[in-house]
Amino acid sequence: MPLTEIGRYSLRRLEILDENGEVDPALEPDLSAEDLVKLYRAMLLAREDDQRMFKMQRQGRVGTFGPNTGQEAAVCGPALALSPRDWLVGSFRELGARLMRGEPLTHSYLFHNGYEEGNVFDGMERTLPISIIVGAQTLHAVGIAYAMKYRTEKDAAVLAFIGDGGTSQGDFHEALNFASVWQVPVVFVVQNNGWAISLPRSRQAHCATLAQRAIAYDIPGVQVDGNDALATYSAAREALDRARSGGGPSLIEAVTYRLMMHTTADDPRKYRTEEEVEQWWKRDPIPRFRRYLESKSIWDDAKQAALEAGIKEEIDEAVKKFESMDGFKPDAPFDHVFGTRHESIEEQRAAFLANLEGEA
Ligand SMILES: Cc1ncc(C[n+]2csc(CCOP(=O)(O)OP(=O)(O)O)c2C)c(N)n1
Ligand SMILES: [Mg+2]
Repeated sequence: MPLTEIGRYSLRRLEILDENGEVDPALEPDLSAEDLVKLYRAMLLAREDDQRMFKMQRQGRVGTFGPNTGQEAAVCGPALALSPRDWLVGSFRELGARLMRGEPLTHSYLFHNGYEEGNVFDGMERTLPISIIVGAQTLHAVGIAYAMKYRTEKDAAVLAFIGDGGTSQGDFHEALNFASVWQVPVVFVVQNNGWAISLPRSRQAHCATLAQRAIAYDIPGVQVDGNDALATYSAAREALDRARSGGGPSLIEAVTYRLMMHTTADDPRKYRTEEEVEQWWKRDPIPRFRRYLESKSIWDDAKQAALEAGIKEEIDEAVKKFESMDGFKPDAPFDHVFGTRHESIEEQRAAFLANLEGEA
């Protein structure tokens, strides 16, 4: 029997804005000056908030958290492509996207101090809380997308984030498979930041790209320069438009880098070189985007100074507000395990409260 070719597959990588801020005019998205500034502001706010939280963590004013420094373009670009009716299903390194969805700055301080109240804000109906369980959120995303299809909800989609390490979890593969079989409106963005704590991407998966996982599940897949906010926006915009119009799921691999530690409890000098980190600082998504805005004459030093001052003031105020908050409900997490009260959860709540009483 002769061997016959039954398939041939290819994969593309998208880059629009290079490391020097030079844009490819053929691929440049048609974004208004207002949207471009919104995107830049969101990235800068996420960066500055990260830096403030880092200092607060070192001062004992915030608990452990995972910084998003370096990955702002990978999350803020796709978040700009969301409409209020879309869902955002994140992991734990998408601060910029959460802020773009209207989450107050105070909420990450609350969450990272262990207060459940940090998961709840007005207008969050379509934003899921942080998922610390690596990969689990991809199944939630498919479940939501399935419900949307089942209820014939039109013109909305789910945007789900996961890390490179998360793609080794069974959950991710089950999510891709169900999304593909059911053809539901979900877009997965893999933030490939090169590391899963101390495990390099090369030991995570043997395949050359993570985008090629899409081929096996027969869904559109693309790799993008994850430090290029125009590329991450464009790829997400295209995939979300497709999903909203009944075209099914997509996978985007955003190649980026975690410039700081995994969490504030980690010391990356133990497992990666200074040279590697330096190379990636040169690809920092924020100065690159600023150069682009300047080249379009919509940005200058005066605007930069005003923006930086405004962001500092916003963060100062949020920190002050957070540090004056009280009246938290320690058993609030038990309220949200199921939609209705459950006997076993109530038993656990009572034991938790009794334990707390004993400690007081
Ligand atoms: C199911 C599960 N296993 C292990 C952990 C511990 N853990 C937290 S983050 C992480 C690595 C995640 O790497 P990646 O998906 O690349 O995301 P990144 O931290 O780089 O953003 C691990 C193993 C966890 N939170 N959940
Ligand atoms: Mg990673």
